[in-house]
Order: sequence, then structure tokens, then C-alpha cells
Amino acid sequence: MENFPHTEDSFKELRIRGFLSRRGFLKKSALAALGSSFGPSFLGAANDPYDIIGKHSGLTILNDRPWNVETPAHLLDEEITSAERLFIRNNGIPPSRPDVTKWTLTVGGESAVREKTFSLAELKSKFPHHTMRLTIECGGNGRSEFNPPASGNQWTTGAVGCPEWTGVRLRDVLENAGIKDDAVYIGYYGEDRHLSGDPEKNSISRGVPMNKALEAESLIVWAMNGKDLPAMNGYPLRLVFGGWPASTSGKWLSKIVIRNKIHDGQKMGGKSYRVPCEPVAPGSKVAEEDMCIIESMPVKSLITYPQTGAVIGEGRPLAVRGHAWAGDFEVSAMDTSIDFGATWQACQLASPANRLAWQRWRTTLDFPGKGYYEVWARASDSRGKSQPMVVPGWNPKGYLNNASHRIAVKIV
Ligand SMILES: Nc1nc2c(c(=O)[nH]1)N[C@H]1C(S)=C(S)[C@@H](COP(=O)(O)O)O[C@H]1N2
Ligand SMILES: [Mo]
Repeated sequence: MENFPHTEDSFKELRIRGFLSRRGFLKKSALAALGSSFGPSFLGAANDPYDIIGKHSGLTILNDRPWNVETPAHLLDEEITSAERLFIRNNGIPPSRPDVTKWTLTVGGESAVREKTFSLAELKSKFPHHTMRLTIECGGNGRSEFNPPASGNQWTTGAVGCPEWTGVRLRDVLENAGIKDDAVYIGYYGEDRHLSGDPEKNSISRGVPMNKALEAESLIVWAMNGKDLPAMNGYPLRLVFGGWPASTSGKWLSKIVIRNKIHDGQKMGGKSYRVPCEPVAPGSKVAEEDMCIIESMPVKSLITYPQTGAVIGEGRPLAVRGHAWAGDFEVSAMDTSIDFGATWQACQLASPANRLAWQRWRTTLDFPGKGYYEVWARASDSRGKSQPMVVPGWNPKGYLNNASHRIAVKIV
């Protein structure tokens, strides 16, 4: 199988907007040039907060101060997303060279019975370890397709991944500090600094309601795929809440507060990670009090093989595959169409490795003859909700776009 010679020109409708923005394109070329002479991964000085050493050179850079980097769909084909391919979404300046022997996690807040502080060694020795695959997806993944456009990182489809995480249950740690009866929410604080450099300001401090915090899959982790967390993905400690906007999965974690009200940290209010409580017309102005916090993410899927632009010989069946996920729920059906949604064909769909892990789907497609085709993919969840074919629910910050993923295929 080969790729189209001029994919970017031939398939305007499938273009990746962020990649083609002049700023993004120049940066990517400069880095690619560096990468090609020194090896497959991005370069940088170890532990520089502006360094993304170890990341795959095929990732798409949306911003470098701070780093916001996404993964093209075909690079997400792995069953378990590798460290070098997991997207980066930074709101501030990550800590440089954290001394892990001195790193501590404090649990407190008005609804904690007592304040407790743990070293990493204590966390690892006091509580049972759990290893799980959990899907994290940025609430703004897919933002680039909204019209009128929404400000923020212009994610296409790649702010998602499903690595295997190892750590302790958040529940066990919260219970060790003691949870008062009036607890309703938890909030996190990380050791990254605000972009202004002001030490009084947090770059982000979000959280989840108690029922999500106490789930068996809600983890405080120090390892990803059996190794230390990558520097840009929260080393040495982070939260992971599978299926919820990944902004809840606090990185460089140093403090958790148990709250008697909805956590009011940085990026909990205003338009951040919130959508209109009632649907609004595209371009509407929405008052802050009419915005609701995003919880479980909607059902979604990706085609990870083949890469868009594949060229296939006539008469040859094409094996197609990808992943599907559905927030707090399970994906129950997966279908593909090669005729722009006129007809659909059911795919094979695997069970998740554990709750809140993405699910592998596969199918084999036969094309009726030569020409241009698109493969469209549509996942449905256990509640009967499916992915829409068009960009759903315009909202001021461009969250929750779960429109069907499409790739172009040419039969010759
Ligand atoms: N401390 C801290 N935690 C954070 C962030 C951050 O900027 N600082 N970004 C959040 C957002 S918006 C997302 S989408 C995820 C991204 O996780 P990743 O960079 O490991 O992919 O981290 C979340 N946790
Ligand atoms: Mo995010």
C-alpha cells in the first residue's frame, strides 16, 4: 500500500488545520530538520521545562510555549499508547528537574478529617498497587472543526491516548486522610507554574465530584507502561480519570483537597471546560451562569490503519482498524461506511482490557471499483448513543466534538 503523492492538496476537506497554519508549519519543519539529523525523537536538554525529549518526531506541534502536541491518527495504532506517542497538553511551565526524593503529596481541604502528607516512597509502600489502561482525551480534542472557530489549541483528532498506568487508588489515599460527610468534590494542585511566572497563580487546578473520585479506576500514578511518567506527562506523579476530560487528570501532582463545594480552582469556572447547559446557536454569546461543567466524554472512535491517503490495488480487500471509547460507558457497536453514510457495515469490536480502556475494532472492506472513497467510522455506546456525522453542539470554547473520523482511500 502506498500513499497519495499529494495528499494535502488532493483532500482539502480532510486537511489538518493546525498543521498548515504558518506558525505551526514553520516550527514543525525546524524541529523535523533537527530530528532527521539526530534520530527519530525530538531533541532538547534533559529536564528543560521546554523540552519534549523522547516524543515521536511525527507528532504535530500546535504550540511550543507551552508545549501542546498531538498525535496523527495513524500513529495511535498501538494497542497501548506508548510514551513517545502520547499527546501533551500543558497550561503552564512544567517543573524542571524535580527532586523525587523530596516530592510529597498532601491531602487536605475542608472536608478532609486530617491533613496528611506522603512521600513517593510512602505512597508506594502504604497502598495496594493497581495497573490499568485508561483512555484520556482532552475536552478540546476536535476543536479545529468548529464554526465559528473557537479559540484555543486547534486540536484535530490526536489529543487522546490509552496508555497503561500504575499507581494507587485515589479512594485509598482519600480514605487514609478521612472523608467528612459533607464532601462533594476533590481538587488538585500541581507543581507547574503559571505562564506569567507569578508564583501566586496556578496554571490549572481542576477536580471531579466525589462519586468519580471514589471509583475503582480513579488512580494516582507514578508509572506509564511500566516506566516513570514522561516529564511532559506529569513526572513524577499525576492523577488519571479515564473517560473524563483529561484536564481533570492533574499532572506534577503535589496536593489534593477534599472540598465541601464544587472545587473553585483555576479553570473550573467561566468558559473553561464548560459548555452551555442548554444547546445554543453557533456563535452565540453565553452567560457564565448558563455554562455547565463537562463530565463523562462522548462516544468516539479513530481509524488508525490505514493512514488517510492510502492507495490500494483494485479487487484487494482492505483491512481497516482503530479504537473506540465512550467516556464512563462501554462501546457496544462499531460500524464503517464507504459510501458517505448511505450504508453501514458492522465491525468486529473487542471488549476493553478493563473498564475505561479504549476498545479495538477491525473490519475488512471490499470496494466496488476504482476511484476515490472515504472510510467513515461510527461508534455507538451502551446507552445507544452514536457518533454524529457532522460537528455537534457548537459551544464557545469548542469542546466535545465527537464527529465521525474519516479517511480517504484511492482504489487504482
Ligand atoms: N498540573 C497540570 N495538570 C494538567 C494540565 C496542566 O497544564 N497542568 N493539563 C491538563 C489537560 S487540559 C490535559 S488535556 C491533560 C493532558 O495530559 P497529557 O499532557 O499527559 O497528555 O493534563 C491535564 N493536567
Ligand atoms: Mo485538556
